[in-house]
Amino acid sequence: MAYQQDGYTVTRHVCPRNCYDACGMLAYTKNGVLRKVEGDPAHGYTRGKLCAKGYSYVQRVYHPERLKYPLYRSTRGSGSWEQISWEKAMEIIAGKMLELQERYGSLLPVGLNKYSGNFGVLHNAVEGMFNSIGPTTQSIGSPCWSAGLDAQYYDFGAYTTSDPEEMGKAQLVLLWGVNPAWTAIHSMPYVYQAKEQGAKIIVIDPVYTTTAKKADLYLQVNPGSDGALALALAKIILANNQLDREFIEEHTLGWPEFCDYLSSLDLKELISLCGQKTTVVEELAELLGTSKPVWFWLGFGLQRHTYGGQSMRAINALAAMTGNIGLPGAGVQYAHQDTWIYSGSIKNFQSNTGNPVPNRYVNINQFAGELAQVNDPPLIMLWVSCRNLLSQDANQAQLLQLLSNLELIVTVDQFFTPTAEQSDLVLPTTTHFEELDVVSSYWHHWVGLNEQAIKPYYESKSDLEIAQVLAKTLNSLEPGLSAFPCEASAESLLDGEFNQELYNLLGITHWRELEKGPRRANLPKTAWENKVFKTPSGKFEFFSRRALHRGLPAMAELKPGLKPGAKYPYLFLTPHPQHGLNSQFSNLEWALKVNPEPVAYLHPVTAKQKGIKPDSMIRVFNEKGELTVKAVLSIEVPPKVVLCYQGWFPNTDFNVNRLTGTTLTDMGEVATGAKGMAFYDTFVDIAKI
Ligand SMILES: Nc1nc2c(c(=O)[nH]1)N[C@H]1C(S)=C(S)[C@@H](COP(=O)(O)OP(=O)(O)OC[C@H]3O[C@@H](n4cnc5c(=O)[nH]c(N)nc54)[C@H](O)[C@@H]3O)O[C@H]1N2
Ligand SMILES: Nc1nc2c(c(=O)[nH]1)N[C@H]1C(S)=C(S)[C@@H](COP(=O)(O)OP(=O)(O)OC[C@H]3O[C@@H](n4cnc5c(=O)[nH]c(N)nc54)[C@H](O)[C@@H]3O)O[C@H]1N2
Ligand code: SF4
Ligand SMILES: [Mo]
Repeated sequence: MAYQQDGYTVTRHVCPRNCYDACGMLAYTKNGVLRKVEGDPAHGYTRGKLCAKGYSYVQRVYHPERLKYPLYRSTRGSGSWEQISWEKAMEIIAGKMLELQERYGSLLPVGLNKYSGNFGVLHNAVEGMFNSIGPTTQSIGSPCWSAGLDAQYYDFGAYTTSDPEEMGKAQLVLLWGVNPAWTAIHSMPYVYQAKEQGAKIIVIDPVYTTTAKKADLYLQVNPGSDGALALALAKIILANNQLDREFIEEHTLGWPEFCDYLSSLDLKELISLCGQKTTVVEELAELLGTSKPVWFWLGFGLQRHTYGGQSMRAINALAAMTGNIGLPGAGVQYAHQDTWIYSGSIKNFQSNTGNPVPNRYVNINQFAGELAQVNDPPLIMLWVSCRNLLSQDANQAQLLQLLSNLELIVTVDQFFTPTAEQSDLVLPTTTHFEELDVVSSYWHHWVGLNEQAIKPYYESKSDLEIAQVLAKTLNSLEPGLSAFPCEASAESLLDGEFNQELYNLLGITHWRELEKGPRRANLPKTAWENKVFKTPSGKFEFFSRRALHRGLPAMAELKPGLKPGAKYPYLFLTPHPQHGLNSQFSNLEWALKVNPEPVAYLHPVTAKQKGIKPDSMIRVFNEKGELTVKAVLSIEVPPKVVLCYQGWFPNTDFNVNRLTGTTLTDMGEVATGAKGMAFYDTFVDIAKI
C-alpha cells in the first residue's frame, strides 16, 4: 500500500526488465509526478540498491521522445505519421484481422512476436488475447537461455538454482561465460563476500571483462571451446583421483560410460582446442579437485554457441564427479522458473471460434526465415509487443524482407524504436510505474509487486488494456470472436494468476500482501539438497537417454566450436552491454553521454595485421551484411575476436545483428519449445576504410 514519507507518496515496484536482478524498487511521487526511484531495502537479494539504469527511470518515464499517442501512417516509408485516436487505431487493426480471416478462412495470417520488454505476469495478456481469437501465428522459444535450460534438464531433470545469496559459502567460485559485473550487478556483493571469506574467484571468458578483472584466476578461453576445457579438467581430476566416489556411486547414472569416454580423449588436443597453457588448466584442475564447496555459475553467454548445450553438460559433469551438487555453497547455477508457477489463466483462453487448428508457432530465433518458407497461409499482419526486432533479432536482412511483405505491422512500445519506425501503427504503452503487476526473477527467489505510482503517460495504455480494447473492438465487429475478459480488472486477473501453491511458496494468503514488500519463495536455499533428481533415474545423469532420444549425444561429448573459414577469419562476439538492457535505456541522456557511439574492440595484433589505426573507422562484414564502426584497440579481446556490444544506438544505423544468425544452438526445444540462437558463432572479416 502506498505510504507517505517526507512529502512523497511511496509505492513498491520490481524492475520488470529481462535482467537477472529483478530489483525491488521504491518510487517517490509528488503531485502525481514521479520524482525519484530508489532501491527497496526490503528486497533480500538486491538490498536497497539499483543499477544506473534503474536509478534513471525518471528520465525514461518522462523522456522527451516517449510515445504519447497512437501513431499511424497510411503509406509505409512515407515518414508522415499522424496522431490518431485509440478508436481509430483499433478499427484499423480489427478491420484488418477480420478481413484476413475472411480472405484466408482463419487468423493464421495474423502474427504475434513478443518477448522480453516487460516480464510482468499481466503482460501475458497479449498472448491471452491472441489465443482467445482462435489460431494465430506466434513466436516461441527464447534468444536468452534455451540450450542451457535443456542441458540442465538432461543432466538434472529440471533447472533450478540455489539462492545467489548463498554464494558466500563457496570455497571456489567459477564465473563461466557470465559477466555479472554488468549483467547481474547485485550478485557482485556475493562474489566479494565469498572472496572475503577466502574463496578463490575464477572467470572463464574470451573477453577480459569487468568481472574478470575481479578474479584471482582468469582463463581467456577460445569461444565455444568450454566443453573441451571442462573435459580436460575432468580428465586431470580423474587421473589425480580427486573424485567424490560416494556422490558418484549414490547419486549418478552413467559414470562408467563417461569415465571410459574421458579416457578415450586426448588431453593435449583438448587443451589446445580451448587455447590454454597446460599449466593453467592443471592449476585450475588442482583447485577444483581440492576445493569444496565449488559454486559454478554458468552464464547465458556460454551457451550462445552452436554446441552451447553440450558445453554446459560437460561442466555439469565436472561438478557431479567432484560431488559439488546439493551442498551449501556448491552447485551449478544457471537459471530457474521455480517462482513462475502462475496459473497461466490470463494466457490460456480458449477461443470461441471452435476452430480446432492449433496456433502456428515459429521459432523466435528464426522468425523471418521460417515464415519466408510458409505460404499456407502466409503471414500478412504482425503485432510486435515487448520487442525491438529491428535491433535485437539475428538475420536482419531476412527480417526486413519479411516486414516489407506485410500489409500491417503494429508495434506497441514506449519509444519510437527502429521497429516502430518500420511499422504502420505504433501504440504507446505504460511503464511499470503506471500499471499494476507482479514480477518474478529467473535468478533469485524473490517476488514482488508493481503498484501503480502515476497515471498512464498521456494516452498510453498497458499491454493488458490494449488487449482488452482490441478484444472489445473485435467483438463489436464479430460478436463472440474473442473470449478475452474485456472488462476484468488487473486486480481480478492477478487473483486468477495466483494459486494456492504460489501463495504457499511465498507464505502469503493474498497477493496484496506483497504491498508490504517483496517475498522470498520458501524454496531450499541449496538446489538439489536432497540429491533426488528429476531425471528418469532420479540421479544425476552423465548418460541421458532423454538426450539420446532427441538425437543428441547421450553424454557430454566433445563438440569443438565452429571454426572461422578463410573468408571470414574473425569471430564476431556481441554480448550484452553495460549501460543498456538489450536495446533499452541507450536513448537516455546519460547513456548517450557515457556510450555515445558504437565501437568495435580489436586486439592490437589484429589491427596491425589489417593496417587499422586506433580510433579509425573500419568495415566489419560477412555474407549477411556490413557495419561501419570505430575501431578501439584493446588487449582485453583475443586476436581472433572482434567485439561489439549489442544494443540500439539511436540516431545511427549501427546494428550488430545485420551480421548474426548463422546457426541455432544444439538444444532448447524441451524447455522453451525451440532451439536457441548461436549469436556468438558469427564470423566476419574487417577492413580499414
Ligand atoms: N547491463 C545489462 N544487463 C543485462 C542485459 C543487458 O543487455 N545489459 N541483458 C539481460 C539479458 S536479456 C540476458 S540474456 C543476460 C545475459 O547476461 P550474461 O549471462 O552475462 O550473458 P552475455 O552478456 O551474453 O555473455 C556473458 C559473457 O559470456 C562471454 N562469452 C561469449 N562466448 C563465450 C564462450 O564461448 N565461452 C565463455 N566461457 N564465455 C563466453 C562473453 O564474452 C560475455 O562476457 O543479462 C541480462 N542483464
Ligand atoms: N547480437 C546479439 N543479439 C542479441 C543478443 C546478443 O547477445 N547478441 N541477445 C539476445 C537476447 S538474450 C535477448 S533477451 C534479446 C532481447 O530482445 P528484445 O526482447 O527485443 O529486447 P529489448 O531490447 O529489451 O526490447 C524490448 C522492447 O520492449 C519495449 N518495452 C518495454 N516495456 C514494455 C511494455 O511494458 N510493453 C511493451 N509492449 N513494450 C515494452 C522496450 O521499449 C523495447 O523497445 O536480444 C537478443 N539479441
Ligand atoms: S536493469 Fe536489472 S539491475 Fe538494473 S534496476 Fe532493472 S533489474 Fe535492477
Ligand atoms: Mo536475454
